[in-house]
Amino acid sequence: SDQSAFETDVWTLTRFVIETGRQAKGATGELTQLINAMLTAIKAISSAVRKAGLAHLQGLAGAVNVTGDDVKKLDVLSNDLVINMLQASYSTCCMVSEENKELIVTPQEKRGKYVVCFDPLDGSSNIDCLASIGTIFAIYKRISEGEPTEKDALQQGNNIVCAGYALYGSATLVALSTGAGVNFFTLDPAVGEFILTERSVRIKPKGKIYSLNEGYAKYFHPSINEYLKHKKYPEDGSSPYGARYVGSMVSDIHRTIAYGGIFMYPANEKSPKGKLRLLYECNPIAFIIEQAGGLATTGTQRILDVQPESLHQRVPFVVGSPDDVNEYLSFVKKFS
Ligand code: AMP
Ligand code: P6P
Repeated sequence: SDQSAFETDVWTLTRFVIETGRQAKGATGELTQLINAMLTAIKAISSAVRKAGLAHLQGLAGAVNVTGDDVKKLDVLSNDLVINMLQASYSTCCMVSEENKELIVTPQEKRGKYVVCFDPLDGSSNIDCLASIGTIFAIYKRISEGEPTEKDALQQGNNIVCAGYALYGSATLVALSTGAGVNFFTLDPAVGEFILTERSVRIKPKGKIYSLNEGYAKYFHPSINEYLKHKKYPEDGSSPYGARYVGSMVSDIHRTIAYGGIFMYPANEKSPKGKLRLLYECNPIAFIIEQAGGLATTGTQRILDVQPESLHQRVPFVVGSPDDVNEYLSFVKKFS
């Protein structure tokens, strides 16, 4: 049997969130309930993602499993898990999901004061090749009275109360912030709990990696290609940057926070607003990146300052180490 020392006073994410909740003046516990409900959904998604290959969860929806039940596609299953766990926490009034065109209004008898914008399984186009995928979420307080409306979800990222992501990679990790820095928690599958593995995470002021899909170079604004040229052929004799691109945002973002550098999904002629969605990809990640000491911009505006106009709107997205993002912005100025 495994005789390694067994921690008896470990900091689990559940315990950490209860602790920070206790320190919040006048808190009723509703946000703590909501965060822990999201964590339950993430643990279930992690289990499903790890079994996907065996349980035929990949591929098209509509497949049938051994007991004849309709097998749900992983992203449909993940979406259902998040919606059901959050509504059952009596802390949400409405939600926005990448998988649902319309606002998801919580049944009256289960309503609470929070709004959650989430992407249940980001990067799901990478499932069949087993590349890492993730879950992204941002939590706001509602601003309307009575029946929840889209206005509750169309808030600036500045109003985020809590945001996080889960990365289903070689380990399952959660990055979480409630506005007092970023902490990393790693899932211990033997216990089924997330354990605090890195406290008060800080991104490097400058990295050595750039990350974007250069397949669109033909369609980029000149400022992008001029910036990339500077990274590849530095005029000051410094070493060129390395290139890394998984094509699964949570993977690329987590590496950028862990190693430093810049991640870009800029606008291009074919997608004039870029591809990534403001409410449940860009805002939560921008919040986390800023909490870790990084910058997050559209190229002309801080991401968290953007006033959303529609639930699934896209924005150009450039984030990472502050010196790298500022250097990119100097090229935007020079070539605009
Ligand atoms: P609540 O009454 O639980 O909805 O909390 C009210 C406010 O207190 C929240 O909107 C947060 O700003 C803060 N708060 C409550 N719980 C936590 C927590 N677990 N971690 C950090 N801040 C919290
Ligand atoms: P492209 C995955 O489909 C996703 O939404 C993000 O996770 C990822 O960063 C981006 O799209 C990749 O897009 O155009 O480079 O394939």
